[in-house]
Amino acid sequence: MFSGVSNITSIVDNIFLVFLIICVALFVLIVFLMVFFVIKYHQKRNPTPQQIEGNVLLEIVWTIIPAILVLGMFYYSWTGYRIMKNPPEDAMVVKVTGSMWQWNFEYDNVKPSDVLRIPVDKPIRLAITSLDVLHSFYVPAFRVKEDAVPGLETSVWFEPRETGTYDVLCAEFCGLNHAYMQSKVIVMSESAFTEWYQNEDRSPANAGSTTEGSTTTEPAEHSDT
Ligand SMILES: [Cu+2]
Repeated sequence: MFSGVSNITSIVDNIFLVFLIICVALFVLIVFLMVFFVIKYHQKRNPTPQQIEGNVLLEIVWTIIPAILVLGMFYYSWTGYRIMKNPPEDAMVVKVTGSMWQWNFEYDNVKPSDVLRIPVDKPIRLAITSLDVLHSFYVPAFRVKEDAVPGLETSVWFEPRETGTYDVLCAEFCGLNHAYMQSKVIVMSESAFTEWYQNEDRSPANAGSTTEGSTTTEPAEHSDT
C-alpha cells in the first residue's frame, strides 16, 4: 500500500486507509438498510404494525460481528503503535526542547541547531522536553507528534525515507505566538549530514540554513517576536 517520507507515514496512512474502507462500507450498508426499510415498511404496504419480540440469533450476530471488527481494528492499530513506541537501539538521539515560541535541537556532540537536520534512512529518536509550558512536537509529513512536557522527557522515533525539507509545528496551544512556533526538518544525504555534523562552526548561521534536497513544503512566514 502506501509508502511515505518516513516509516511512520506508511504505518499511519495504511491504518487510516483500512479504517476509511471499513467506515465507508458500514456507511453504505447502514444507509442502504435505512432506505430499504423505509420503503419496505411504508404505511401503504403495512397498514397494521406488527409487534416483534426479540430475535436471539440476530442479537448474537449484531453483537459478535461488531466485536470482532472492533477488536481487529484495535489489533491492527496496536501493531503500528508498538512499532512507534519501540525505537531501535541504534537510533541517533537528538534532544528537542520546546519553549515559548521556538524549537531547539541539540546533538550528541553538543551541536545546537534551530532546525532539525538528520540523515536519510537512519532511525532517529527525539528526546523531547519543554522549558516552560506544554508544547507538542509535530511533523505532519512524518505523521509524528509527541508532547513536550516541562520536567519530563518524552520520546518519539522515525526513519526518514526521502531527502527534503519538512515543516515542524507546535500542536499544543501554548500562548500568543503558538501559531508561529515553527521549524524545519531537513533530511540530508548521509555524506552531507556528516559534513555538517562534523563542522566545528557552532554559530547559529551555520546551524540554521542551507538548502539540501527538494523542498516539499513551502517555508512559512516566520515571526521572531
Ligand atoms: Cu508550543
